[in-house]
Amino acid sequence: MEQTFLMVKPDGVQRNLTGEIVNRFERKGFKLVGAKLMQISDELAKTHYGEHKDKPFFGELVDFITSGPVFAMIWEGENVITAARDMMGKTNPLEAAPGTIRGDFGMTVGKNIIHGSDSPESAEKEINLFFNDHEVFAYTKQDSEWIY
Ligand code: RTP
Ligand code: MG
Repeated sequence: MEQTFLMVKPDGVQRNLTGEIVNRFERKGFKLVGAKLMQISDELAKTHYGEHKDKPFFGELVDFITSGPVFAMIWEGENVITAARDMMGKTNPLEAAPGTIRGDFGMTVGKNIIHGSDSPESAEKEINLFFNDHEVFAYTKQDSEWIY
């Protein structure tokens, strides 16, 4: 089953949006298979955002993503990579549609609340970069009266 790497950025954690974000993906029907609050090191930030290293905003991006704890997650489900990007909305919150996470909660491109892998290749790379094997959980959802 497809997996993606999502991360509540430091602004999202500071603004108490972690629960709201987890809730949206749970309600959609995706399965949480890994999650942790963590501090990103300078080295990890530069590797994770390596594709942007020559952009004018790279320094600011690294400073911001390392400015406080982030909530890193792995979500699983059919077409979860594309679906999560749709649920996040466009990179610039001012262009993101209402109903999306960035559209509902964001205001500036530099502080846009959430990160999500943009392709299967990025998802695999980012999951391995942020999580060890023992932090990823394979389990079956019980959908019987056992829960209730
Ligand atoms: P992300 O990687 O964080 O999920 O965001 P994304 O795919 O939607 O956008 P991407 O092009 O990968 O850009 C990475 C992050 O860089 C910041 N950015 N700032 N000042 C600017 O013009 C600018 N453009 C991009 C954003 O915070 C974006 O999320
Ligand atoms: Mg990106």
